[in-house]
Amino acid sequence: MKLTHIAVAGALVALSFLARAEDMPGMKMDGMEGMQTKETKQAPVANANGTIKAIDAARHTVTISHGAVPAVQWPPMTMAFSVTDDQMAGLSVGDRVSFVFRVEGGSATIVSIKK
Ligand SMILES: [Cu+2]
Repeated sequence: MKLTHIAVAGALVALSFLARAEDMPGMKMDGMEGMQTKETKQAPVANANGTIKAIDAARHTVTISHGAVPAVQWPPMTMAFSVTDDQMAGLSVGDRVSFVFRVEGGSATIVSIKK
């Protein structure tokens, strides 16, 4: 437990250093390539199948009762996904859909969806 705290504190120090370094114009970042955020992980995508339970055009969400999604360790559940107008077009409550989504910051966004 203590080791974990030390590791977290170390990471925070490193982060705050990077944040400050970015505030300094002209600061040479040579040798820090390994610490750059190039590898910022794009949230992984996962596929699922489900049934549309609700569509909220104003909020751009589709509520889907979906099966288990092993890729993100989800059990079957009913939840809302963010969608674009284009993705929403042609979808109706009750449709069986298969879709690809991405989980980011605690919300799930549809990447593609088809009946
Ligand atoms: Cu879910």
